[in-house]
Amino acid sequence: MKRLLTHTTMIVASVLFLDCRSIGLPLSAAAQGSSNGQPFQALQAEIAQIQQTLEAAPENATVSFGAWQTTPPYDRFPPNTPTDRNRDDHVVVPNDAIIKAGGTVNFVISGFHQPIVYDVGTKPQDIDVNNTTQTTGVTPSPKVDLINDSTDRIYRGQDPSLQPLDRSGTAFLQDRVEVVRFLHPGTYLVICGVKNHFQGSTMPPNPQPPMFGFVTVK
Ligand SMILES: [Cu+2]
Repeated sequence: MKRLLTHTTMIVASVLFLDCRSIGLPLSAAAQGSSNGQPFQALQAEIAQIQQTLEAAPENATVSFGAWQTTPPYDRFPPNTPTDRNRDDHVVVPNDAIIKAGGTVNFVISGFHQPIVYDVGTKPQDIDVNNTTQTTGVTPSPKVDLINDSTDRIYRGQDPSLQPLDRSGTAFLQDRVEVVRFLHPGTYLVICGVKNHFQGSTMPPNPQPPMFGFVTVK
């Protein structure tokens, strides 16, 4: 019964806290304590606990790793090319994802990209862009340079050239998810392993900014 009353108090306190603009709590009533006899300080503590829970970092976050364009309209339906490299934005959204320690980030990958995560403290300028390897799939041809700097690297995503081919047997699929877990607090650097993407490009027809972001673990 006591537990039920406590829960009821918390629910009431939540309502008061969340809707304090419209309800308001008279000071005289507050000084007298809550309706079930709890001291007001205890009620305040419960409200603070609820506030802390509401403000806590989520257990996981979804990060868009590359995104298909919509301006001008892009129709991927056959017979159009479903993975036109010139119709993909090299974005990492949100650019700084926030999760709690032990949580995960769902990298939703759209386009020819490879998420690579570096340990806390690594900056974009620390990455050795001259240390590369090449894609291992039959396509693209010629092969593409992928960043191969293993210093402080804690996760390297799949070779994007090894994604399955579509039913035509020509275009390889570029939409996938990789879920990465973070156990320790700090801010982690996430880059695209495709060298040209990480460095960015001003070349038409699809100029793109350098492709990297961060994951902050609370
Ligand atoms: Cu990329």
